[in-house]
Amino acid sequence: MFSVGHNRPQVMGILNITPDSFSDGGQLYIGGLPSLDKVLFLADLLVEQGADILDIGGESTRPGAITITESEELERVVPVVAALKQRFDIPLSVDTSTPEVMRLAAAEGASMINDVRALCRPGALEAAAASQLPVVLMHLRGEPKNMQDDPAYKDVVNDVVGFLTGRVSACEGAGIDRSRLVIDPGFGFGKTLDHNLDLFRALPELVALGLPVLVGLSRKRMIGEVLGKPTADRVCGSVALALLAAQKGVSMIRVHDVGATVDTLKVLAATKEP
Ligand code: 8Y7
Repeated sequence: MFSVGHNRPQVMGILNITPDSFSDGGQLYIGGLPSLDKVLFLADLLVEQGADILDIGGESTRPGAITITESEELERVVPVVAALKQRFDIPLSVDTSTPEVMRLAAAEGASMINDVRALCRPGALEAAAASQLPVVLMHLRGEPKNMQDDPAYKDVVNDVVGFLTGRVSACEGAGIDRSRLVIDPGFGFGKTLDHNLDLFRALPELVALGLPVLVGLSRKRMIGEVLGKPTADRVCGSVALALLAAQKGVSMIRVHDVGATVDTLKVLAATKEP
């Protein structure tokens, strides 16, 4: 696993191959298609800035995003994984819930599966098991298109912990060893600001489950709600949350602003006891 044995959390740089993503959608597109040149340019930037792993996603999961077909997702993601694998040494994570994408991305050399649906789609457990790759299991309430319709929990922390431990058991039942699993509370996925803040404060509880924890907070609406600022002006808020999450023991942080986050985590690491 990438996360264990380092003195700072690993930084996962976001590479969205989507025309409509939440904070950076469409930036890699020309005339409705992703431009490989632009993808490689951004990947190079993220690598230069110190990313430990890149997360490549072809499906936008923002609220209200249109669902895409398997073939559209394959077309977007697989050639990019292949091209990046050829040019860079950095591990590649594939952000997908689609079994066929998991299979083909693994065949192209992907190093991790990041599933916001925690392998709940039919065939996903089997595809992930067969890939032999580490898997991120994220909590999501409902489906992206309806997840922000009045989210309600009895106790958000208990519900998320219960869901994730259930998915860990499902993975173990499918032959995916615990040593391959990473858990993620899914900030912003079917959660109000209060739910997100409750989960953030409870990160040590998640860490105490004994599996590496990944968090994705970068430029999210919860920061916008606190600051009253649009996505482009949420970098400081994102970096602050990354720093706090690192202090709470998370192992990996998924971000757009790789350079700022890496610098922040490096100075945090420098302040630790030798
Ligand atoms: C997360 C994520 C997104 C997250 C994990 C965005 C794909 C929305 N967020 N994956 N993906 N955790 N594991 O704003 O929080 O980046 S997409």
